Amino acid sequence: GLLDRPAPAAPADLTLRRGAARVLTDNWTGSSTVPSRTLYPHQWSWDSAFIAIGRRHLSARRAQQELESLLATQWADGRVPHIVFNPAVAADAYFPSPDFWRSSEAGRAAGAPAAPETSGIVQPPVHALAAWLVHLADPAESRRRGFLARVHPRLAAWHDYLLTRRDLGGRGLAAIVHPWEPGMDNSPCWDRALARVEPATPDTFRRADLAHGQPADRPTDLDYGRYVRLAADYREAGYDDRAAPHHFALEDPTFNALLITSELALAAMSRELGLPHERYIERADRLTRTLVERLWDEEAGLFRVRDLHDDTLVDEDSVSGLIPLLVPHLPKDVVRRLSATLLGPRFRAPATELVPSYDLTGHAFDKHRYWRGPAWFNTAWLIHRGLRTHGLHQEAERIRAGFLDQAGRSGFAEYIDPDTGEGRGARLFSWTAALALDLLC
Ligand code: 9YW
Repeated sequence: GLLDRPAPAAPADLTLRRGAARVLTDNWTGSSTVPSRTLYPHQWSWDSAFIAIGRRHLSARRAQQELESLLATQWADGRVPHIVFNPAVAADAYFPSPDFWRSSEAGRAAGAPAAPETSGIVQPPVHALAAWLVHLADPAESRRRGFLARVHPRLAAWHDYLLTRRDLGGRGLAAIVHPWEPGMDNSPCWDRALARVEPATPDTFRRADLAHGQPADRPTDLDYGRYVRLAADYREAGYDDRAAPHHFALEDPTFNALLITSELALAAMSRELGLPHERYIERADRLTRTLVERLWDEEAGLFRVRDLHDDTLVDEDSVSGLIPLLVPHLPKDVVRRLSATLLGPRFRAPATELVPSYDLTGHAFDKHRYWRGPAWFNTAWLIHRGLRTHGLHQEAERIRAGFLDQAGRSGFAEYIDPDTGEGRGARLFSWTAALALDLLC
């Protein structure tokens, strides 16, 4: 009868859906999607993964292209660069530009492609998870195009790079070597390690982000000076992880949790392709145990970043320490503690129901400055998925409702003030729109 039919989408959902689809259409370049037309006019690695996850509901074909265009620029050593530069965009539209990274020349020994130009660092490995979800959205189209068969070897090489060259601590986790790598650039988690880095002087570089963003919402010049120094040092070493000084090397909970989730996705893809898959399951199990051993902080009630300089946990609480909820085989008491931390005063922002990027009560909390307090939509999506993974459906639903509400109100902002929902940074931001679509479907 009538009551058995699925409830029709509410008009507000339809408006949001149309708005989100419009953002993705407008930000599509022909083979990939820019995160923002104004602030980020190239292709970013983990943005593309989140974008593909949303875009699969509109066009499985374009979602596949999004990932394939990124993976096509993989270096011979397996790394997937964090930015792929669009040669048609003016060189001064974004800093650091291709003439800073000089990948095709400085990265030759590490196997950078001759073209296009890319950055030399990486971002969190969300790609295998994204590829598997894209496949599931339209398995027939995926098989017809041989999508999984084409991306699988590249994703496997990507993970191998992270688990070998980037195992800088020698304990099995992947390390990040630049604050841009975890995707949370100016998080207070990096402050202590960054303080050891001699900043490049401001006259040696020109920021492009301040032309489009409010200085109070963005990292400071001092931060930028240090980012520039670290990247230049890596470049001078030919982006070779064995030769590079790596003065900044840390194990990040979110980066490694995404690697585990993506290893499980690789296992699922392998099974679908009739390839051996046990290797990935075993690696994911081993990584899960190491993640807990190395990064879980029982007293703090969340995961923390480990600084390889002195092999200690960094005494800062950030959203990165909550995202490992994504990992399916966590010990039960770890899951319990994590969900209690999420509901407690440090991370619950009842006015928006999104998760702040940094402890609301922490000494460095700044509700407007980028990764030092504002709430981001990609991290909310990951935590939503983590809550569902552990059967915490009511809490997941609360975040989902907050996400959709805030995405709509803010015009698909890059990030919001967790207390008021006021949009900050760019608007019409691609991953906010893409992940809203995913939560609506
Ligand atoms: C920058 C593109 C990227 C994201 C990062 C975010 C920011 C680049 O923008 O970094 O210029 O600061 O921190 O997570 O991938 O959206």
